Amino acid sequence: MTDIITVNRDRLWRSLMDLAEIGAYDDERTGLRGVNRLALTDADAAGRRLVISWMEQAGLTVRIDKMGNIYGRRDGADPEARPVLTGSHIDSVATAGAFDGCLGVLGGIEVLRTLNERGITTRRPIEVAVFTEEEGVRFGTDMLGSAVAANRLTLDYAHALTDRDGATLGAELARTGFVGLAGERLDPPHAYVECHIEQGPVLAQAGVEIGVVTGVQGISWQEIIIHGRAAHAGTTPTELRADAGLAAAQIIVHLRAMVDSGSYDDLRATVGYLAVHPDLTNIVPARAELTVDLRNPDDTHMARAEQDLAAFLRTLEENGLSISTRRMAKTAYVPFDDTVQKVIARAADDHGLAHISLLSGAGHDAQEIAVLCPTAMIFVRGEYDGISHNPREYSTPEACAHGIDVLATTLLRLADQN
Ligand code: HGY
Ligand code: MN
Ligand code: MN
Repeated sequence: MTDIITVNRDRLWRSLMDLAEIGAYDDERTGLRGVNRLALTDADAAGRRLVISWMEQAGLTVRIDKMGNIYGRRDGADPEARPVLTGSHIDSVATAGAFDGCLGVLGGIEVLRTLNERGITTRRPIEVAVFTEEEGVRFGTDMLGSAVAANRLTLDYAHALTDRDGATLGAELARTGFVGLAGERLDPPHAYVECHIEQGPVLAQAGVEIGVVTGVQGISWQEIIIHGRAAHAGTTPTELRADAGLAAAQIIVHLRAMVDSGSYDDLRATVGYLAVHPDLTNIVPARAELTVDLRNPDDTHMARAEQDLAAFLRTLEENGLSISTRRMAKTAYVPFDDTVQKVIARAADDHGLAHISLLSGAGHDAQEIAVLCPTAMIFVRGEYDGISHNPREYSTPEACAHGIDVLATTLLRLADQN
């Protein structure tokens, strides 16, 4: 029996496009159909129900845990054997495309449909996971569902997280009907392989379709609140101001200076959220709220960058400003398993697909599951410089199918390991 199998490209593509219709919106900036399926919104719940129906149609046994993580299981010949796990997430950012996370979930289901059609029985069970709130953009901590599954974060911590309207994750799980009965701690699988779009330009620049992912860089998220003093924009002399808006701008400029200095290796810094209050033309901002997202492949450089920022905040706390910070998320650099990477690389070779190894710039559920079992990822090339978290996100039907072909062979080989 060959394990170099190819999946049904059109069925995979159709499932990606069908899921993308849930939470779809017309993005006036790009003129494209974007996807807005924030975790545990009605759109996410509808997407979850659709994916569960596809899992059930594929004959999978579906379970949901107390964190809302969904697992679809295809039994193997040895029911006692630890399963091979694949999957990703289907929650999205507010301006998403059709592929981020979804390719890994729908690709995993497509692999199992194909095994059914070929009458292939694996030694080990294979499971497809849908992890809750991977993006972290609604409740403020990323890779949340997989971090709870891997016991890095507690269920109570996760359930108590709130969105900007004060709704807790626990209440939203209950409201959408996704508080499952299964325990939230995942029993260690035999191995975990996640297929994901690259979300960057590296594969396209190398002229290859497949990436064998060596690990994930470190991530640091924090919220900064700057307290100044509201004052009349016309009558208040500059020297009497405690301008929270100015301080926010100084922080953004300082972060770029840190990056440009080259002192922190390959540091990336983003202020993605910024709000001033009372947010009116003729009032000096009394308060500014912003988030800082730092990424670095080196944990030592990351720690030094965080210290640099903290020191800069202290210098701003003169002339009447006060500044508070809150840690939102923090994950160290995570290396992936060499042997699983080799299985992926060989599968790509056997499918005649060129590949390169690369580090992931984005965070993924795989970095959490890596603490439980040998883990690695397959990247699929993106178009338009690999843009992502944007409706322009795009991978071709061929590239998606090739990535899932490599996933299929990789899963088959892992599922027949002793
Ligand atoms: O933020 C990230 O890197 C991922 O998209 N959650
Ligand atoms: Mn993702
Ligand atoms: Mn993402």
